[in-house]
Amino acid sequence: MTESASPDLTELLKDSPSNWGKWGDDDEVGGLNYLGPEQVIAAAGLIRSGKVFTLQRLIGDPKGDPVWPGRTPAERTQILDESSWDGEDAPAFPGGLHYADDKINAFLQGSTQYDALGHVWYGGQIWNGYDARTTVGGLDKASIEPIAERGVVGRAVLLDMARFRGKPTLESAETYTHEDLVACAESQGVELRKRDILIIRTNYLQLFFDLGDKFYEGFCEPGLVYSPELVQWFQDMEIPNLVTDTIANEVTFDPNNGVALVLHNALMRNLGVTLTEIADLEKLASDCAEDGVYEFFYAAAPLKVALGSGSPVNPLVIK
Ligand code: UVW
Repeated sequence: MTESASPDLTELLKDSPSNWGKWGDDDEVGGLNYLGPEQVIAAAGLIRSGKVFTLQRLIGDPKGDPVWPGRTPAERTQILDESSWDGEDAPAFPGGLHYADDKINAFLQGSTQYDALGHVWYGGQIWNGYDARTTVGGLDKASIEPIAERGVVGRAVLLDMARFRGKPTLESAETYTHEDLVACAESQGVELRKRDILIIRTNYLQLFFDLGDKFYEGFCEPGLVYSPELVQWFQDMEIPNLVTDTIANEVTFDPNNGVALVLHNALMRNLGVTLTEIADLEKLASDCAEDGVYEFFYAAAPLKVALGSGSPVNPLVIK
């Protein structure tokens, strides 16, 4: 569908719920306000076996880094190594110190990441009603910095949509709804509670490694699909954070109207739901399938990047 044939987000979401002002006119972390000491202490009570899982994908994977079309994978450059001391103008330190240094040139959304609430918008306003001009040259409002300052800790539930649908991976453009999430939780024997961090597995990015360049042909990721009922469900459930293993957490183009990333706007811009993308859920999902435990302690601390619209992160799950 062409851009002009699709409804404008302002029209599509005109009656959609909003949490602007709910946590004050100066709020920059939205739904993360749902995660207070009570939620942290309750989540800590879920640590039983001591198993630890890290959810970040490797940055600089020799097999490639899956990124949103138009972004490029991180480039790591070696600045110093043992060969730096081969020449005569090598750095000299008392005592004969040698060391390795390197740097990366990376999109802040180019690997497992937290999106800042001001990362996407429509109609000239970002989260909490801040003027979209506050994004010019860097996010003055709703950047990743306040999220990183706060940290994210709570009870998380894995919803393994790929296993639930009996597939190794969900397919391109395949959708699921909040009702599917509830059915998936039921089939896994786990209760979905208010203020849960939702972690959804599709294993779709396996196709990036299986298909090579063909992965980007007709790019349309699988994921949640917009409906007013779905947005209301997120609002009623007070979901603070949605984590998935796809590049953008939702079906890329809504099959009902062709609009791109509707839920980034309905959930993140309007409700303040924080989005976490490109998580690696494979080891965690195998373990959950084995021990039948789909609820656990979750903690994540994105990097404190001034004015940043996102940040790489290595979330931790402890069972
Ligand atoms: C876009 O917003 C375009 O992508 P993402 O949320 O994956 O960073």
